[in-house]
Amino acid sequence: QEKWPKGDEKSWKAALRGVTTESPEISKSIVNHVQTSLARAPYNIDDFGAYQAAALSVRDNLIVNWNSTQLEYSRKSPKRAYYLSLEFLMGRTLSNALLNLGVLDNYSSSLSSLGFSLEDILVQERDAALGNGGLGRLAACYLDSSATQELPVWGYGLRYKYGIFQQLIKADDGTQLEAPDPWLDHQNPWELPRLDVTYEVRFYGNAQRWDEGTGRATWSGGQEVLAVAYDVMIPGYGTKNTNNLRLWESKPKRGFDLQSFNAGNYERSVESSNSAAAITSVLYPNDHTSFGKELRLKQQYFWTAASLADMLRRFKHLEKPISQFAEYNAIQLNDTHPTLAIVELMRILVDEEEVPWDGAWTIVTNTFFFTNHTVLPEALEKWSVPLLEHLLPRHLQIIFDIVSHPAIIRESSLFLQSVEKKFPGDREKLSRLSLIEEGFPKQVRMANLAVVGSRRVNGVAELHSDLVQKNLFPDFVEFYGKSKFGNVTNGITPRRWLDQCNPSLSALITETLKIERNVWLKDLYKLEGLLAHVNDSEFQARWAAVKHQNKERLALFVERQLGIKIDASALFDVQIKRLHEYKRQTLNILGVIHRYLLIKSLKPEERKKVVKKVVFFAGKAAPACTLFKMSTLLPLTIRLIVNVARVINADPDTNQYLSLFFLPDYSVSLAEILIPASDISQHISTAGTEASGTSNMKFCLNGGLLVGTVDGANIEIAEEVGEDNVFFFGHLTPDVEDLRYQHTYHPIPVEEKSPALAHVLNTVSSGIFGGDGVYEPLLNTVRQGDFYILTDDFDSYIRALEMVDEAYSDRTEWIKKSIRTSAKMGKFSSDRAIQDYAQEYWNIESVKL
Ligand code: F58
Repeated sequence: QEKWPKGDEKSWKAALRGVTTESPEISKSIVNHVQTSLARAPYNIDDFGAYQAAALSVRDNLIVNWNSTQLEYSRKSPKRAYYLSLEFLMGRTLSNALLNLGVLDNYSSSLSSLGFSLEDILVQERDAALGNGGLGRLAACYLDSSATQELPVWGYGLRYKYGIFQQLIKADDGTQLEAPDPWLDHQNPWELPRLDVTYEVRFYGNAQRWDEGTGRATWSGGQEVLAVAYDVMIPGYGTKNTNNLRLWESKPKRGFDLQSFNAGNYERSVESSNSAAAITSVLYPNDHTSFGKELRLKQQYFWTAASLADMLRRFKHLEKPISQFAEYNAIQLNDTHPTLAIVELMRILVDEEEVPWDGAWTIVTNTFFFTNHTVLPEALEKWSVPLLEHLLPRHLQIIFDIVSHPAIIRESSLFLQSVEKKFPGDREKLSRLSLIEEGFPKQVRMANLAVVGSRRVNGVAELHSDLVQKNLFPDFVEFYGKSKFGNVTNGITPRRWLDQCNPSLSALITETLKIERNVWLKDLYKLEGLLAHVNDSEFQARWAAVKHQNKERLALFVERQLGIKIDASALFDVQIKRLHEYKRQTLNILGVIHRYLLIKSLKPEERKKVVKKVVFFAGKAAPACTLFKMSTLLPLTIRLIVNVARVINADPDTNQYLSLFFLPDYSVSLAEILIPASDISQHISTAGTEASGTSNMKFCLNGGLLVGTVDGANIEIAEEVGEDNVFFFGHLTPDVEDLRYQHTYHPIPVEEKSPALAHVLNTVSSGIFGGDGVYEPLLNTVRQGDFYILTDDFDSYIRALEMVDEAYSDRTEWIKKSIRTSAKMGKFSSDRAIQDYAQEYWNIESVKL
């Protein structure tokens, strides 16, 4: 229980008078905020109040920098880039802002003079969790890197009232429950409401063409919703440059619908205002599935329309001809979610700016860039034509015009006709290239639209970008040529994912490299300097001590959460990511059971030789009711993990050698504790399915080693750190299709393919982990069909884990591997990735203040 008030009255009074010895200005500003913004008496405040006051004080600094940055952008009018993302998974802000502003120590001492510890204050903040996983966290890392490199980049997203759901694990049976995440309930000091920056966004109504010749139309009627801007300040590291993330909130245009009200229908008059507010009420918790809900389409249009209107307004201040729009603006589409922006810009240019169709199309196709984040077919967005026609009638017309309107588009840019010209008679190719998929109903393929409407298209790791070209869009590659397609391997910000989450390692690196922290944190290739110290035994010992300290921090956290003690000298093995069939958490848990059965079968004397191991899982599963049938298996995987943990952790024969934890409610903040503490982490997707992965980079940066498949960015990590420092296993991408074919037409029983796996499956079926047969559907996906090839990879997976044990037994060699891995992570800084985008895609330059 927290005791408060903390500190003593004397020091608070001194702070108020500005006469404290350390950082008097900071102390004074904190105390001032307690008295004014929080309207509380000084010396009468708990940790949360102290967090609020400290945050408001930091915010004051950010606002000053934000203002100068935006002023400078307006003065210099550089080309800008806009990152359109439905998700920004920001996590906490206070510690990040303190580090980026370089005032962490000052705030720490100020707070301590007022009786508070910074550590206790930082954990008061709720995560801003406006994202599902990798795609949303990537957006957050890119904002950090853009600001750090002084690039004029803004993010645009939605201000969801509820972020990703809070995950609870039911105590009796281990099932996942979802609770809402009302993250704004305690106010958000990091945003600036811009109640004056608003746009009207239309839905439904009628689209009336003027005449067939111009392609212009008028769109009227329907529902109008107000978009209100909230600005989130994004400080760069070691620079005053502070960029902006603009999030839109939906609001009814009027408090209620006056017409219905006057007609005596009060209920209806409020209904329409509720439906307006609903647009930004909740983040869709679907991960890698697209399921065509009207509200999701509304979110997408609302956000792209408001963002484009805002960009256009800014562009108009430059007083340049509209034909130069693409010379001043680059727009990055984070997956297909913002693809309607392509259509919306066409609408604005053609209908409102009166630009002729061809000219408008030239502007559009020079403005947009499109990043694909997955090759899984179920994730490729499609919207039904009737739904689009109902919600966005004008946009559907434009989509059809882009496809084929002969009177409007001259032959040269007539998409389907030129396809016909290039590949005469190839009906199938034509239908694959088409933006419209035939069927009942017809569907618009958003990925095809994004490719057609963008200047360049990229994937997020070498292998993935290759698959994007070969499997996803081969006909487009043939049509446009290879140069339209590229690769930008993902990156992570070393500020949050090393300096902030692992301060001891950061300090050791700075001391060892003998260069300032702010130098290597901005040029991560400098980490290679650590290689010169690999054989220095004192350095090795300190490196190992840092890891151990982080493991103890995690152990303490788990003990507080779950009440179980953990041995920090054991090998910590971590898999944390969204639950998904393709990520194969099931393979991991089956592997854990295999290890358990093996240890159990040993004589007590032999057991002592086993490498002690603690396995951690964390991750949310998309709520079952919103998904296709198959995916109800994901909560079942969690259930299996939780119940296996229960048995294993309670088994006195084995629990000193193997224990297992499922940590509920995975979040950015939880990752910040787990990642620095891992010896091994698992990135074990079926080859060819994980576009990149980004947590793999975070683990390696913190000196953890990988067990992984030859997939996504694992491959490039191994290229950098050397294959002898990565534990690879499993079949390669080209094998996967053949194996699936085999599973369907020439299945081999599991007993034959992998007796070890068969034994594990039978043990689960036998009921020793309880469940009364509930796991059968999950086990059957492995026994039959086995789409994600667990049966083919199991033995090789187990061998890889044995190699880990062996390697871990030689602790000195292990530490060397850990150092070498960290040292070679330069490529995976998001600074490098953002430079790639800035130079090869957006063509923007940094702006010095
Ligand atoms: C992820 N995608 C990829 N999508 O799976 C991962 O390999 C990659 O590293 C990361 O993007 C960044 O490029 C991903 O997170 C989603 O969460 C979408 C949310 C909305 C629905 C569709 C999936």
